[in-house]
Amino acid sequence: MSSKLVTIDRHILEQQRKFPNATGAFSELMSGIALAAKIIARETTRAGIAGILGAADHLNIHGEEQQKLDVFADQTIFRMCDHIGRLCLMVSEENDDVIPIPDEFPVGNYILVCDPLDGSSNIDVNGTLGTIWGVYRKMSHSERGTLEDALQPGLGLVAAGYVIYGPSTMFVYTTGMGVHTFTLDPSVGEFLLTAENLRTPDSPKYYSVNQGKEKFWTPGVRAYVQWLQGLHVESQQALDARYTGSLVADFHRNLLCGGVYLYPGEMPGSPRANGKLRLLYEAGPLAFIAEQAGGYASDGTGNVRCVKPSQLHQRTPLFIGNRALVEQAERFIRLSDQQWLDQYEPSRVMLKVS
Ligand code: AFP
Repeated sequence: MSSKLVTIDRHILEQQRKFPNATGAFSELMSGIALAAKIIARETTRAGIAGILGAADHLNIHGEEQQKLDVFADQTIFRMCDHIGRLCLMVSEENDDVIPIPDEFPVGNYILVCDPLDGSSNIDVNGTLGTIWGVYRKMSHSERGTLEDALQPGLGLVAAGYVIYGPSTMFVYTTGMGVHTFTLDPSVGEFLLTAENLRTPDSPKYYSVNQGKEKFWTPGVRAYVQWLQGLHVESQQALDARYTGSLVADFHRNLLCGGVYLYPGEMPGSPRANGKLRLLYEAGPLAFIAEQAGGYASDGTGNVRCVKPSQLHQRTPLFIGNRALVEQAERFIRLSDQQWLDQYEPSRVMLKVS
């Protein structure tokens, strides 16, 4: 716990002072995201009484029923970040294409990618929700950015974070200099620093997976989960299971307590043979945070931050958490899942990093 009261703005400013060439871009961007998070938190706590629980009238681009809070969160993030002059493009789970900055506002050199409301199946049951975001630097010379600028591998992230709307609202971020967590004090309306340079514990406690999907798992994933449960001949430990249906909630718990979250690629021919989660705005940002906290994230074959998206809404298998646990998943898959690897590997572009 920090003994002084440190807001997100102050924390970023103090970090930027260590770099004389820092432009201040992140403080403005993060202020925009933090303000959006406060507004979304307010709406999630009064959603039942405000009448915005439940489904909006239309499906989102993935054919899923779009919840009213999803729409609200999407629009709030856009409105809080469109005018600050630091972004040239945004990408959101809720929008088919890249979202341009309106002509009336100045543009900058960054691209914001986000899942505005992760875990939306939890809305109707008052369960934990989250927002995941990441920031890339524009690579092209186009003033307003291009689709290619958005299609960057997670290695290109310059900042990433998430907000968790639970019993309290927390804001977690990294700019590549450690992972820092803030908790919203509703009495003053500010996120205050609660942990600096967070490290995930070396000895893990939990694994998180949708066990109901076991019939679709590959032999390697099945053996791996048995290993996590202490049932495999080579198991040295048995972890407890925790799964909420909200990636942010499960990732956050495992980050604090040690553990692994997985949403694997399922058997070839299954609709989720390449996993369920989105590479650009779910897996990439959380992978950056996991690494900064001493962990690791993989698509089952290698570092998920090396996978270059060829589409905005591309899905990926994901294994994320303690490094030793994630590397063990890669071993099981390499050993037992040749059939799955034969169909998966040619379908994605993996950068080679020396
Ligand atoms: P929704 O936001 O559509 O509810 O999806 C949530 C999510 O992307 C991730 O947050 C969960 O961990 C995962 O999907 C849950 O998927 P299953 O319901 O298939 O377990």
